[in-house]
Amino acid sequence: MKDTPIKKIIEREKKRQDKVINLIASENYVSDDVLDALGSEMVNKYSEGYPGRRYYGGNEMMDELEKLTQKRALETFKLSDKKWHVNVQPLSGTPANLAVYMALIPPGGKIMGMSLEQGGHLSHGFSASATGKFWKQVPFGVDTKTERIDHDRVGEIALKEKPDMIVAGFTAYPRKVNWKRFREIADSCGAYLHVDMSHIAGLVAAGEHPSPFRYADTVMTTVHKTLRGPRAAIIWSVKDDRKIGQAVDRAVFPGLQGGPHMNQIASVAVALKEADGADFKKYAKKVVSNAKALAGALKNKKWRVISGGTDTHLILIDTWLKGSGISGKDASERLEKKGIIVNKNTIPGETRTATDPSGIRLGTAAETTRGKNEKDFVAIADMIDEILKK
Ligand code: DSN
Repeated sequence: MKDTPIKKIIEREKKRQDKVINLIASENYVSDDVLDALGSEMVNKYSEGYPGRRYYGGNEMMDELEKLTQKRALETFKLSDKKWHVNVQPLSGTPANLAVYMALIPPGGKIMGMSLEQGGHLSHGFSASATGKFWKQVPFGVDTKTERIDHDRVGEIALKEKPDMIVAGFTAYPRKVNWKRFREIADSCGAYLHVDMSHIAGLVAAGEHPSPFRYADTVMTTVHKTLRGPRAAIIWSVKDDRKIGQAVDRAVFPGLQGGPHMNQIASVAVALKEADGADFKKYAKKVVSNAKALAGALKNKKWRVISGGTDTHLILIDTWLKGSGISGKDASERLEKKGIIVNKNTIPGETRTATDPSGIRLGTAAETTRGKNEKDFVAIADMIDEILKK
């Protein structure tokens, strides 16, 4: 690279990534092939439209690429093209969720999603997000004692509020999700069921988390978390008389986006193929057993693990402990000084603020990619305990 200032920043970032212990639950390290595709000549092409229906000439290879990526998005999740329509153009998770809402919910309609503070996402109808400005959020949370989803309570709220859509999706919920119950709740109030499986998509692909496809009307995932691909998103829509897939396609383009990023789509295709093999299955299994080892070791050190543990790649720790510990912000800053990267996070029943909350969120996907095992994560728990002890 001839641009020295940029080259230096990239080199410094590479060094940072090499030397830290990365416990950010939404990050991962992609393969050289995923990077090659992202940095390829595909970046040069405008491809507004969909395969066979483009607004620019010269799209022969782009059509082939997009169709192959769609095929892989079905194969990796064991889906039939008779049952599922797929769109691989969304730039990332928030625009993808926005596209689903635009396709299916009338302006001013209701989105029922987990509140941000309890483990939902901005794009599940939070007031500061466009999704909370154009639609009204009906929030749900977790049970205060078990810190797990209380489906009976979710069902009561749904019956009372009659949302247009239920969003089952989470950014800080460590437990397996019962998709069937969400389907029953959606049916009880005539709502669409949209699943945002961004965090757990790699686990779903590998069979380490139940698949939502049997129950959802639409499923969205980002590609860059446990799925270990580039920053991008995919939307699947069930094929039936409601023609959801066509509405989603129109919402993505021309509704919300112009030309798709074809280099990003090439890179998604590579990641999907990588996630469809025996090695990835082993990887995903290890991600979960490493998370269990980390959660168990932190519990042994008397840290309060939200919901008592994890079934996934993700762990939430209450560092504040009603004032007897330290805030999530202090905890993440102390850890970063010692080379352990986490994010501060609200916890269920949060009493502090989003910018200085009561906990931290940890994840094992990135360090498992770098070959760490359960013993390493027990050692990481020891380090965390040592650094955070008052
Ligand atoms: N910000 C992402 C996360 O860290 O979970 C979700 O978009």
